[in-house]
This record gives sequence, structure tokens and C-alpha cells, in this order.
Amino acid sequence: MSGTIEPFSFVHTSDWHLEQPVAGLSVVPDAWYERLLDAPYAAAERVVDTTLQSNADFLILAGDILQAKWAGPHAVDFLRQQLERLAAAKIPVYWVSGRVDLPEDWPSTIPLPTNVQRLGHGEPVPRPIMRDTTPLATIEGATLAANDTVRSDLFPVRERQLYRIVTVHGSADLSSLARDDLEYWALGGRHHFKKWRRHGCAAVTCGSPQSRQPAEVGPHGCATVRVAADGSTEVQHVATDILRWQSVSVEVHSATTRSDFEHRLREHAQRLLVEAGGRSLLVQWSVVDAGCRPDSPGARLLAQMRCGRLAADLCQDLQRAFGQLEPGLWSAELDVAPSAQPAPSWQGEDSVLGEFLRAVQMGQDQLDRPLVAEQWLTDQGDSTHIPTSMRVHNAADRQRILHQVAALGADLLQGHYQELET
Ligand SMILES: [Mn+2]
Repeated sequence: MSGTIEPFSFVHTSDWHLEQPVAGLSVVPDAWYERLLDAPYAAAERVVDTTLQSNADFLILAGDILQAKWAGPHAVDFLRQQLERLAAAKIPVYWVSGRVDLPEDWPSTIPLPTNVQRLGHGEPVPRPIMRDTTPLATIEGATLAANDTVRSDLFPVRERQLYRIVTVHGSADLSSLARDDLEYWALGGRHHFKKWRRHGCAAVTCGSPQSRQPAEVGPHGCATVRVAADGSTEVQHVATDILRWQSVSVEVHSATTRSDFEHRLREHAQRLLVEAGGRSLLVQWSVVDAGCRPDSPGARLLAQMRCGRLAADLCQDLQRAFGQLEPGLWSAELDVAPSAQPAPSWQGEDSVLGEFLRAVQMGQDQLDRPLVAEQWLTDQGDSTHIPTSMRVHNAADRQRILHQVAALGADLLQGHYQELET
């Protein structure tokens, strides 16, 4: 490609997964049902809003938009309406299949609007993208076989005059996709935004407009792409998510008391909501020991959270305080990291704690001593699953488990637990 070209812009989106609501909460509060069900739709609608408001020349759907059979008629109709909005604005849509949205799964009784072209079946063939009578670029798609990964040689080397876009859904090592005969890889399949570029070639996974599960933390959205007259590409991520998973660490120091800690959690929650820009948040708190001295208020607080009901109570307090707001913040869990190894001096104590820690130490030192946890199961019922999952398979597992056993035992035997319960 050489000389100047007609500048243009487009939006790149994938993984709408209209068949999947937001999941990952152990309890779904009444006030959140609608939000969890609607979020994937509302976020997808924002992608279309972004396309219309930014005067984009076209939209790329890079796969996994919906599994029509699982998603049902409401989702099919929703998608048709969104495509019609684009059709009314004369914006073409290029849709390459992912794993769940094969063309044959789309109900044949519901024709797609005529602005939609499906790509990726058979050999990749470059199709011209026009603005009225001016050609802006070409686009070609490919569909991968199951378990295949995206390789550069999916698309043949071509001589060309126009800006060249290729689109495919699948996992990819972006840095392996550098080419000097194409400008933009529109990739689907990863649910997080990621971009990579070398010289004039950009490879972008735009991510899902809405995260679906706790592991998908942080912003989700679509990519808006501007191509300048010199053929250079500028890619921006636009957040479209309605709900956002956050994972937040809160430290406990030696001097931290329960009321300090409660206060800090609330302050933190308030700040997160302010920063969320009108979104609702699903938060996983993790409480971290910032090096508490043994027997300090902080160490006792941590022990109470690990062994008693305190962590669950604090989580419920946060749910009551912030879960009913609009936008709201729902605390999905408050997790306390396992404690550091108990102080070495405790092992020498002439006490139940000392005795216990010496027994654990023996298990850590003598690797040939069997560690049989199944014997402590009082009622195994018909299930063979639980005893199997309790078997210790290797030395690393054994050390990790015994480390946790020592920490939990020390917490319990020092009496912090009783202190809380009474
Ligand atoms: Mn997907």
C-alpha cells in the first residue's frame, strides 16, 4: 500500500455471547437478577450506540455473538433489531463465525438484514468495503477447526492497493501475526482487550462487551479504529460494560482493629463506586496480612476472619450497605489469605499448641509418613468423589496442605476463635 488513502473508521467487537448471563455469584440478591440477565444485552447495545455515534463506516463482528438455540427467540430478535439499527444508518456489518455462531444455527425463517455479510466459509476472499462509490479497504475472514489456533498463514500473501483487514475467531499469539501485506487483524475469542502492533500491522482482540465471570475482572468493551490518510491505524478501547468484576486487596496491619477495618472497607467501597462511572460492581475482596506481629490486634483480627464467621459477617454488612444502591456494589466474597507459618518458638511450648505443631512438623520432615485424610470422614455416603479428592498426590501438595494445617491449628489453639464466638 502506498500514497494517501481516504481516511475511515470502524468498530471491532466480538464475544457478545447473548446465550450467557453474568455468572459466578453463590447467592443472587433479588435486586440483581435483572442486572445480571440484562447486562450482556445492554453492553452489546452500547457497542451499536458507539458505532452509530462515532459515525463509523462499518462494524466487524469477530465471532461468538450468540448461540441462537441456547439464547432463544428473545436474543435472536434483539440481535436482529441491533443489526436493523445499523442498516437504517447504512452501516455494513461483517460477521465471521466463532465457535458458537455458525451460520447454519441461525433460524432460517428470520432473514438477516441486507447490510450483514457473513465471512469465513471456504477460502478467504477479500471483499471490498465501500463508502458510497469509494473503496476504503478489503476484508476477508477465516473459520478455524475446533482446537486450532490462529496462524499467520491462514491468509495468503497478496498484492493489494487497499488497506487490508482480516478477521478470525480463535486463540492467538498476537506477536506471531506480523505481516507487511495487511494492516489489521480483527480477532475474536479472548474476552479481554489486547492490542499488539509491529510497523504498520496491528493485531487486536477486542474482548467481550461484558464480562461474564469473576475471573474476567476490569473493563470490557469494543475497539474503535481510525485509519488516517497515511494509512496509519489508531486503536482505542471503549468500555461498554454495565457490570464490572473487581478484585480488591485490603491490608491488615499490626494496629488494625475490627472497627478500623470495617471503616476502611466502607471507604474503599464508596471510592470504587465513584470511580466506576455509573456502572454496578461485583467485588471480590481479599484480605492481606501486611506483616502483623503475633498477638497484635491485626493478627487477632486476621485469625478471627480465617476461623470464625467474621469474614462472612463483614461481607454481609457490605452487601447491606452497598448492594441495594443504584448503581450498586455487590460484595461477592471476602477472602482471607492463609496466615504465614506460626512463630518457630511456639513449637517448643509445653502446650496443646506446641504438641500439635510438632506433629505437623514431623509430617513435613518425614515424607514417607503417609498422610491419610480420608480416615477423618465420618460419613462417606455413596460418594466416591470426596475421598478421591482428599488424596494427596505429590510432595508439593503435601507441603502446602501441612502449611495450611499448621496455620489453621495455630489460629484455633491460640483461642482467637473462642474469643470471637463468646
Ligand atoms: Mn467467547
